[in-house]
Amino acid sequence: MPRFVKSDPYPYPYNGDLRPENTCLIIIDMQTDFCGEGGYVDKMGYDLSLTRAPIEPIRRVLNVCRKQGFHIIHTREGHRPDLSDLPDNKRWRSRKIGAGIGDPGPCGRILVRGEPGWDIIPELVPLDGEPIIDKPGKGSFYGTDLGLLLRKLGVENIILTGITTDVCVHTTMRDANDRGYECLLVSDCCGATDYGNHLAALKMIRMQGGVFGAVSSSGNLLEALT
Ligand code: C5J
Repeated sequence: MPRFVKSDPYPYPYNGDLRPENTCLIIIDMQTDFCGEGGYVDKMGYDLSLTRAPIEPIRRVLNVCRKQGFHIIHTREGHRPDLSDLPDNKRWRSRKIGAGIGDPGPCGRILVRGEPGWDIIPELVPLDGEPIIDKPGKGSFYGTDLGLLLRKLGVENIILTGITTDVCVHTTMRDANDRGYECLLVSDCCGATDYGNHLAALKMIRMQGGVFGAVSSSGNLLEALT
């Protein structure tokens, strides 16, 4: 029986083949550095309520996906403690805005692997067996084994959630789309440091018949799954 999620600009997935075996929920960068007090985004002075808004919707989707046996993968952005994988320009730009990557902050060294601020927030902590992808950049494929994992798992559909909509979620969606994955972004399960950018990121996906895939809400997704 085909199964579709009500979404824009077309019902997802295009072929109605939505099953736990061929579908992966990816939760991107729900780390203290991006949505917690004293983390990277907070230090840059952005409104944390925007990046915290998706926490509860993600929790609801995650619970159902776990119960139904969907593949689940978490990601974290961060750098090696010796900063050997941190491009000089990325560090320079972050320092310019007062949140130098690798510099000490209230949650430890900013965006450095192993530091308190870098870890996934307690509300969304991964279960044993759920892979965590540690990535040095915005996209989840670059410099990681995500592609290998997805291929071995037999994944065809990717459901994207996390932060930030316009940066790491979008980069991952674009890259996944180019690799042939059928992608759905769940709008209320994502957030950006600027609400206008969040909306613009959603709009970009819906262009050209769904240039990177489709956009839906957690309500529509859960309705289709349950
Ligand atoms: C950023 C991310 N915005 N997770 N990272 O630097 O979107």
